[in-house]
Amino acid sequence: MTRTPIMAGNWKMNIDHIEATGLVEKIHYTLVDKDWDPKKSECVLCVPFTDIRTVRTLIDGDRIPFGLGAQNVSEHDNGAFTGEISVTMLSKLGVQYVVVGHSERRQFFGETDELVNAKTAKVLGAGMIPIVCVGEGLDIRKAGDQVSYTLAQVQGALAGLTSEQVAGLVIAYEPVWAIGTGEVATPADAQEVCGAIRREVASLYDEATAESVRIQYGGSVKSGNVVQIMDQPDVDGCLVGGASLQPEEFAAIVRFYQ
Ligand code: G2H
Repeated sequence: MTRTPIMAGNWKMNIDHIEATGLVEKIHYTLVDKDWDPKKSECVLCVPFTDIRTVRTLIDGDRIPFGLGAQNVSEHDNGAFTGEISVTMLSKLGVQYVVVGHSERRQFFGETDELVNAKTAKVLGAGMIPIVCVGEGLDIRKAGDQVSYTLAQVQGALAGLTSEQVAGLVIAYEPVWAIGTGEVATPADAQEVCGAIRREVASLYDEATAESVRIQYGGSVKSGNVVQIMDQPDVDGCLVGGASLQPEEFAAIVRFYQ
């Protein structure tokens, strides 16, 4: 089974809808310059809610073949949830991917494994693809418990999902201590946990599901380390924060293959 690499930019709370046009165009021009083949690596932009319409308009049609993602969604369908955005609102805007359970949401907004599970199920139910984020903090890594901790998050996030649903989703392993810090897990660190995630999916479901699910690494990914990270057998892509705001850097990450 060949899994198409998926390189996703997570703009976080950066780039307003006016700035978005310039950034998308610059990433695209640079990729065209580098002879990028979208069949060899998918490029997805996970943008703030307020940028979705603008980016959708830019990438409609064949000229800019990027995927479009949101960074969060409500677990509720609709109703009195002031400030929230539903899966229907996103899917009607042509959103294809939704980041769920990013460590910043877990850390600053109290998102639990149960909530991440509810959001994941909602996203799938609306026909979109969740990018489910998991990963350990520094204290857990220092204690050597990164695998068991991360697998517990995976079990929590996937609870109640079918093998067909899991086969189509993306899991992003992001060690929290490597996010936005310049600290990068070594390729071996990334492989250790990404490989354990795939084996866990095989044991929860079956080999075919495990072979199909795409697993990303995230945490201070740059053009200088992407090749070694992508060389790992169980790493199928990257979730990129800071570097996704720099068009040349992000384009080099997307066009990582030799
Ligand atoms: C992790 C990552 C993107 P950065 O959050 O999701 O951010 O690449 O800045 O470490």
